Amino acid sequence: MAAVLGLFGFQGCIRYEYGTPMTDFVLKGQITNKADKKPLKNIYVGFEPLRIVPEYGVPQTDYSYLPTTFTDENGNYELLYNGFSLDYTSDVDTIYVYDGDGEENGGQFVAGTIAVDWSESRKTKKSDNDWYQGEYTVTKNIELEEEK
Ligand SMILES: [Ca+2]
Repeated sequence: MAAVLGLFGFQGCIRYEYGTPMTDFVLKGQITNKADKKPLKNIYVGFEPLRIVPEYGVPQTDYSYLPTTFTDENGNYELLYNGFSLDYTSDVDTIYVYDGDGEENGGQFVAGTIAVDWSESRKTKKSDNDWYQGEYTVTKNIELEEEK
C-alpha cells in the first residue's frame, strides 16, 4: 500500500515539472480608508500572511513563495501569480491585508482577510493555444477601518 502511494506522488511531481499548462492570475485594486475614502499607502497585500514581525518599520517577506506586495501612494496594489492554480480544490483564495507601518500613512488600520473568487475573473490575455492558458484578472477594492 505504501509503495502505491509513493508512486502516485512521484508521478504528480513529474507532471508538474514538465508541461503543466500555466495561467497568470492577477489581483489588483485600491485600498482606501473606509471613513474618508482616502487611499492608503504601504498596506501589505498577499496570498499568504505576513510571516515576519516588522523590523525597523519594514516588514520582511524573505520567506514568501506566493506573491505579496504593498500599496503605492495612490493605494493601488497588483499581485501576479503564475501557476497551474492557486488552489487545486476551489476557485476561492484568501488574501491577507495588513497595515505594517502602524500610525504612519493615515493611521493604524485593522488587519483582515478577504476572499477572491476566481470564477468572477475577467480574461485579460489570450491563451497561446499551447502551454500558456492566458491571464485572468480580478479587481478588488478594499476599505479598511482604523483601529480604535
Ligand atoms: Ca498605517
